[in-house]
Amino acid sequence: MKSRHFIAIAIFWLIPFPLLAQSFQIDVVDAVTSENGDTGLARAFVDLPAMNTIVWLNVVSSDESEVTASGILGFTATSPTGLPITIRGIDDLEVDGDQTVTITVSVDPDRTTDPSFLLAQPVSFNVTNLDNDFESVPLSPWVPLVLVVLCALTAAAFIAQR
Ligand SMILES: [Ca+2]
Ligand SMILES: [Ca+2]
Ligand SMILES: [Ca+2]
Repeated sequence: MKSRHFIAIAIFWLIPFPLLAQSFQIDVVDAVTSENGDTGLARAFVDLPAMNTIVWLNVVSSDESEVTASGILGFTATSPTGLPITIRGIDDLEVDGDQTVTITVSVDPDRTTDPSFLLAQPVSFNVTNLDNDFESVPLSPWVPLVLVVLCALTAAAFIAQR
């Protein structure tokens, strides 16, 4: 065997598997939601899966009482790229301020049928859910008294005019 052929075969077998690994990217379009119903948006771009396989991405929120995200996305070789991940802010009754939640997207290893995606690293990003609850300001005890005095003065002025 010529040494050139031997080197070519050796390089072929020495290519580490991670170099062959497929992965995905997340493009965060809108990372702000609100308790008033304003939604956020991210898009998932997946490398081309092998024919007749499906790559499943799980989308998980670190706090579903604040923010939820569309749970699972499936990609085939013919899927459009940039599938949307819809992110929703949850309305609560607490004066809890704006809350930041982490959304994590990862390959579902149990359902994905293209093994070249199994080493893809999870991607996380933060979403802020704007609060819409406010502390009620307690009325000063003087306000009713001032109103009574004003009413009395108005009545006295009205009577004096007649
Ligand atoms: Ca609320
Ligand atoms: Ca909240
Ligand atoms: Ca709130």
